[in-house]
This record gives sequence, structure tokens and C-alpha cells, in this order.
Amino acid sequence: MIPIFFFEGYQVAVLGLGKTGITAAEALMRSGAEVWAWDDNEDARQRAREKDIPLVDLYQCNLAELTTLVLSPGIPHTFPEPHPVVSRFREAGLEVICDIELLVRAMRDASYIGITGTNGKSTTTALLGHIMSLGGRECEVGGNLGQPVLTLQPLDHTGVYVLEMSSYQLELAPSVTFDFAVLLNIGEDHLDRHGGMDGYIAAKRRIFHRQTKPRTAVIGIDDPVCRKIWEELKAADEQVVIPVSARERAHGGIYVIDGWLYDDLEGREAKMIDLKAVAHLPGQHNWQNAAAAYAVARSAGIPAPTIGACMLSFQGLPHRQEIAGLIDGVRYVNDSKATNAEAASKALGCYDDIYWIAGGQAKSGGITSLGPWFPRIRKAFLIGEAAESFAATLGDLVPHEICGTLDVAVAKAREAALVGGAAKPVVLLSPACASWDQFRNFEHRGDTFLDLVDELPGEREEFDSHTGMMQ
Ligand code: UMA
Repeated sequence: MIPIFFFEGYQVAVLGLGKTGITAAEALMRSGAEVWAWDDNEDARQRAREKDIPLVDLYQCNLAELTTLVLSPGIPHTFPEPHPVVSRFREAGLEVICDIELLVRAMRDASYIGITGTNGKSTTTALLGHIMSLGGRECEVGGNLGQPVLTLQPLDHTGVYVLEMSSYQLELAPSVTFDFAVLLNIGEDHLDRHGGMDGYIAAKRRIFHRQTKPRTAVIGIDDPVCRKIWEELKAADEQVVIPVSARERAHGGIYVIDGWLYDDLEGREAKMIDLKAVAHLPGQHNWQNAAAAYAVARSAGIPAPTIGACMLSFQGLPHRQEIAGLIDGVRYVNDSKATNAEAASKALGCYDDIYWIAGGQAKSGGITSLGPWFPRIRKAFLIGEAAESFAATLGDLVPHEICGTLDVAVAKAREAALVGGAAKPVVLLSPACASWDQFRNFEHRGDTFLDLVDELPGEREEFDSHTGMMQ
């Protein structure tokens, strides 16, 4: 846990007692601060009481002795409107920050790598952490991907924090200047929290805040918003700027063409890694993640062959195109994290003969946007509340069956895949829906799928977790 020495003996307010708030309160208390914690939800307050975290009603308390409110990133502080406690603190001239700000103030000697983007930031963060660790760096990985940063280990000047940064966190950590800052891509997301697209872009752009050379910006140039930011950063010439692309050659950068990663950092194109052989980074979206991770690791001095070996041994993240097994020639893939059509399209684009398990609690727009991928789907097995509406969208275009529950869908998909005659059949759980109609969350849905696959009969083929290939 991070010692927050500068608040020893002082009172500090903490609002929101989810993962971030509980760990912030605990780190502050261990460091000798007097914590005043609050959450609008009584269950959350009860969980805090059980951990002996002192509760103080921050709507009513005397602000005279306070300087700081540590805010959970999920709580609005600007749009759609500031939380009343935030307004109260700001009107009194007090600072409002998140746990990342406490980390960077406490661990001043360490290096920092920040990764943001609308999609792919968790995978890129985990991959970079894997490469930096195996490359011999003392390294701690956390942030938005689920590990609150104040639970990480203290690091000195030899260590590096690899942090996934959400747009919410970027707005609440004014002191952070990343040695390497990665912006992967920008699409529409969280617009209500940022007052529209301009606010969202501005929040993401904060990843490059106060960078000067030799600090480095790594930026995906495959979408128009990031491409424009790249051009602006290049023109301003304040930090080293490295473009990455999963589509086209990028002079002075890292790019992927036909699955091959090319290193052009020194202006001499070199063909480096065959990403098609990396089982846990399938698809063009993952190639962009791999290119960004390579750009940082290579610039940080990790040798290219080490990076290539690390990519092969990367296991991916749970519930994101996670390989659940190879049974009787059928590959089972758990992509339960795909809670909307956009996310499901990434997995559907990776395989040719798909037995697709989809459905749950539908998002607006359903699966109409997935039309281009329909020819890859041999048959769909539909579950949950969305089954009828998905069936209507699939119509005569894709054979489908309403299965109701996941256990029925897995059994039926297996039967169909076994007799379908496809060369490389894949049973893919990529639901394009939230899970809450039948599961606690997407993790519960994915774990249930893994258990069901574990119980399937048949001959399990030896599976090389490094390459994802049958041996
Ligand atoms: N709360 C209030 N009042 C409010 C709103 C919320 O008191 O008006 C309380 C809730 O009752 C709850 C707490 O605030 O107890 C929730 O705080 P939080 O939403 O910040 O959740 P944490 O558990 O602290 O998780 C946060 C990130 N959540 C969000 O940003 C929404 C987690 O990212 C992150 O993994 C975690 O910190 C550790 O760093 C999740 C996420 O969905 C995965 N992120 C978004 C995304 O990826 O798109 C940004």
C-alpha cells in the first residue's frame, strides 16, 4: 500500500466508498491522516463501518479544517452536474482530486506510463506491464483496469507505474506528467460526463499534460480525432511523438500491415513480429494495442526480441476473447466483456466459422450494426431478454435459435459446431448485451461459460498457451 506521508496528522475527506474510496481511506488512515469518509449509499457506508473507516456527513460537516476531497472517479464533478458535496468543497476553495493524484504526489521518484483511449486500454496496460516486468523493470500495474493505485507497492527511481487512465481519472489528477503517455483511439463514450464530445476529447488529451522531451507521446492515428491530435502534437514539438497504426505505414512510428508489426522508429522500416502467431492478441484492434505497447517498451530500452517473446507469452485478460478450450476440434472463446455491439464486432471480425452465443439485456441499437459480420456466423444461439429482438434482426440472414439460457446455448452450439463441417469452428460467447438480466455482472457470465465448457465431454486437445495453437 502507498504511504501518503504528506497528510499525516491532517483531516482528509473521501467521497464514494467503492474500490477507490475504500482503498484511499485505508491508505490515508495507515499514513496517520484523519479520514472523513462518506457515500450516498447506505450499503457502501455499512461496508466502510465494518472496516473501521470513520464516516462523516460531508453535506453538513465543518470544512474549516479540510484542504482536500478525494473523489471516486465515477462521481460527477462537472457534467451533467457536479455532485453537491463537490460543489460545496469547490465553493470553499478546497481541492478535489482522485487517488492517482495521491499516488504521484507520494511516489515522486518513480517513472509513470499512462494508457488511455476509448477501447483497448486495459489490454494495452496489462500487456505493457507484462513486457516491462519480463524485461527486467520493477513494475506495478493498476488504475482503471481494476486495481486501485493506492494498493500498489511503493517504487523508487528504478521502478515504473503502468497505469490505465480513464477520462474521469485524468480530470482529477492535475500533477501527473507521464514519462510515456499512450492515447490509443477516441470514439463516442461517456459524453454525459464530459458535456459532449469536445469535453471528452479534452479529458483524454490530458494524458499528454505538461510532457516535454524526452517524455514521449504514443498515439494511434487510425481514427480522425486522434490523427488530428497527433498532427497538433507534432507541430507543437514539445515531447517525442510516436504514431502507431494497425492499418497503414506511419513514418517514424510502429505499424502493423497484414499482421506483421513493423518498427520504423529510426526511419528504417524493419519487419519485427508476426502478430498472427500471437493467440491472445487476435484481430486488428489488438494489433493497435500491440503496436502501442511495443512503441513504449522499445523506447524504454527493452530489446525487440524480448518484446516479441513477451507478446507470445501474454495470456490476455479474462473475458476478452479468452480461449476457454479446444474440444473435439472446436475452439470455445469467452468474450463476455463484449456488452455492446461495437465490442462484439471486434471478436466477430476475428473468426470465419462462428457459432455465436449472444443476448442478455439489450443496449440501444441492438445488433443492427453487426450486419457486415453476419456472413461469418454459421448459426446464432440467443439467450436472455434480447433473444426475440435479436432473432428479428437476424431474420433470414443468419440461422438462429432461441435458447433462453447459457447452458442450453453452449450445448446446442457445441452440437452444431461438431456436425457443421467447418475447418476451424469457433463457439463464441460475445453477447453484445449487458448481463444483468441473468447474471450478477459480465464476469459472472464469463465464469459460468468457462465452467460449462469445462464440463463438456470430448477429447481436449493439448493447447499451447504461448501460441494458442493445438500441438
Ligand atoms: N457514489 C456516491 N454518490 C454518487 C455516485 C456514486 O456516493 O453520486 C458512490 C457509490 O455508491 C459507490 C462509489 O461512489 O459506492 C462508486 O465509485 P466509482 O464509481 O468511482 O467506483 P469504484 O469502485 O471506485 O471504481 C473506480 C472505477 N469506476 C468508474 O470509474 C466508474 C473503476 O473503473 C476502476 O476499476 C476502479 O475505480 C479502480 O481504479 C471501472 C469503469 O467502469 C472499470 N470505468 C469506466 C470505463 O472503463 O469506461 C471509466
